Amino acid sequence: MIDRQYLLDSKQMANFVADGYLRFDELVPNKWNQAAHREFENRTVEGGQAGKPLSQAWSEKSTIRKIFDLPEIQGIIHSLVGPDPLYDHQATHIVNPENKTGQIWHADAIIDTRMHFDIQFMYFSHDTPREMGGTAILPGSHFRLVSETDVARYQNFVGQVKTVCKAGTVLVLHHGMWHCAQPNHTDQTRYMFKLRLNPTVRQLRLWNTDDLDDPAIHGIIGRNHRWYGNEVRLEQVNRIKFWRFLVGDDKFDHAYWLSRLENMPENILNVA
Ligand SMILES: O=C(O)CCC(=O)C(=O)O
Ligand SMILES: [Fe+2]
Repeated sequence: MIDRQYLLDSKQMANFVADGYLRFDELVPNKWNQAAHREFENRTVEGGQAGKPLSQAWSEKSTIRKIFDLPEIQGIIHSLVGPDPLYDHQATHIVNPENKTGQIWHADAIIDTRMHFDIQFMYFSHDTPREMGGTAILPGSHFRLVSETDVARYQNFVGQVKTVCKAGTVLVLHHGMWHCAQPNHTDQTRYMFKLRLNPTVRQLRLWNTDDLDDPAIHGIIGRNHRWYGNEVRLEQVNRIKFWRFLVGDDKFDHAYWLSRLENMPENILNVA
C-alpha cells in the first residue's frame, strides 16, 4: 500500500501536464548512487522483461530495484501510472569521455495518439555538470506527436533545458517528450539510467488531490514555453484536455479556451 505522504500533489501534476516532466534533485541517497555507478561501470545491471509487472523486474539484490523501491519513487510511480505498472524497457545510456557529438533530437517511440501515457525515468547516479552533457529536454514538447527522430533537423530551441544536476537526481517524463544526449567534454564516462513504465489502471486522480482546487493550477496550465510562438494557445487546449482526462472533469477549462471551441448550439430560433 502506498504511503500517501509520498504522492505527488495537484500542482506537481499540473506542472507535469504543462511541462511534460518533473525533476527531483538529489532524491536518491549517495550509497545507492555509488552502488549503481559501480553496476553501470561493471555492466552488471539486471534487466526485466517487456510487458511484465515492474514488481518482477529485478532481484532483491539489485541496486536499481532498491532505488525504484524508495518510497519517494514509489509515490511518483503511483501518482502517474498507478500501483502495478508494467516494465517496458530500461537502458543504461552511456556517453563516452571526450565524445564531442550530441545525439539528435528525438522522442523515444512512434507516433502515439493515446491520452493514456507511459512514463520514462531518467536517473543520474553521479554529478553531471554542463561539460559532461546531461540530457537536453524540451519542456512542453510532449503533445507534439512525432515519430522518433522526425525532429532531428532542429538543433536548438528557445527554452530547451540541459539536465545539469547532482548525483541522485531523477527526472520523470511523459513518453512524448523530445530529448537528446549531449556531448561529454570530460575524461569521465557519463551514465544515465532510463526506465519506461506502462500504466495498468485508468490514470484518474492517482495522486494526492487535496489541493485540486488551488487557483495556482490555472497559471501552471497556461504556462508559455515560447518556442512554439502563437501556438501556445493550441498547447493550452492540449493541456486542458489532458487535465480533464486526469481529473475526470469534462467541464474543466482555463481562460475559456476549450469551452469556446465546444460551443455548438443546436437550438433553432423560432422566428414565426
Ligand atoms: O543519453 C542520454 O542522455 C539520452 C539517451 C536517449 O535518450 C536515447 O538514446 O534514446
Ligand atoms: Fe531517447
